Amino acid sequence: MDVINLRSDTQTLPTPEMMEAVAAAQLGDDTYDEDPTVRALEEEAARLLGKEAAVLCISGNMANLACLMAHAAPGDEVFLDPESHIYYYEVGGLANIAGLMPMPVPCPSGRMDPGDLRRAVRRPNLHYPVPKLLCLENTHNRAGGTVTPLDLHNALCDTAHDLGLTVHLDGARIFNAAIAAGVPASAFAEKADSVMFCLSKGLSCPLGSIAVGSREVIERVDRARKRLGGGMRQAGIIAACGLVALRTMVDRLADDHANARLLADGLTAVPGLRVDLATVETNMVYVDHRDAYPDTGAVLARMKAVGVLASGRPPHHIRFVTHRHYGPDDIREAVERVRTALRADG
Ligand code: TLP
Repeated sequence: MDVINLRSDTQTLPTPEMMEAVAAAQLGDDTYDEDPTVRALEEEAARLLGKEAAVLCISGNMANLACLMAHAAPGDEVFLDPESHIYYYEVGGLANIAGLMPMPVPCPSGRMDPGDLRRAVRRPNLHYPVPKLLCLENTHNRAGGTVTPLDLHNALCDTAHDLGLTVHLDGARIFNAAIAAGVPASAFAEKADSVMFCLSKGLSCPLGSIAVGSREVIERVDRARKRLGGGMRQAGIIAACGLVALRTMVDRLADDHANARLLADGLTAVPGLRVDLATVETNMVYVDHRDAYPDTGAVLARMKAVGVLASGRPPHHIRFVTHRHYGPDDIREAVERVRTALRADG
């Protein structure tokens, strides 16, 4: 039985074209700014996002952290959703490495309210840290891959700037957001001071994430990356995959979105499972199992036994992420397997 692995779009493997590009890549020492493939990728990424400059990082986590360090100094205050990846999943790096003071601003459905942001930013006072930075996330992972629409995104950036904050966008899946919103990714980047996006998710690269911004911001990100130990040498082997990804893998993300819809429709019809279909906007499906199955781990184990892998979001949810390795037939098969796995008692 072939396993259907929907734990994350990070599970995607590089395409044959990427592997050929790696073999053919011209390489140099990137710390000397002498890797032509890295330079080509950074230039192409900056152009695509409508920014002056870009820097390639090992991971999304590192790129986010380097951006935070570029924008804010230890002790400064950063406004962000407590469900955001930067707050929830990045090992507290914003506090224990960047030294920043997080001010959580809850975001229903992953979308911040500009009024809530305005209320969260306090007037200057001796007692308070200096408010410096707003972090946004689009698509929003823990909200279910939801998209913050462009007009709301722009309103948030305008509000932040009006309040004297800079804006960092965790756009790990910015191209998913752009496709779902029907706008170019550069539209989301325009008002943000820095944007991070991942090559290693639906775009199928084995690793790599990119930070874009003005030349001045990216110089600071570059220095922070180096401080974090993220300076690289012949990183063209990563960049070669990234160039293929940007040229060939972006438009097909729409297929992943269609497959997520198919999966959501199928799973919500399985007795005991519920999907809030309104949240299925891109390539993620969050399934609520609490009606019939109290324990997330037990549901995952039953699914694993029939060859379907997903991620637990305890106490009540399981996350599925669609990606390039599975088409509509696999998705239908996954739904049938889940139905079988959960058919026995709850
Ligand atoms: N997300 C991973 C896990 O860490 C949860 C996943 O499987 O979705 N920002 C966002 C919004 C992300 O979803 C991720 C990865 C990152 C940043 C970090 O990227 P990497 O894994 O490259 O450090």
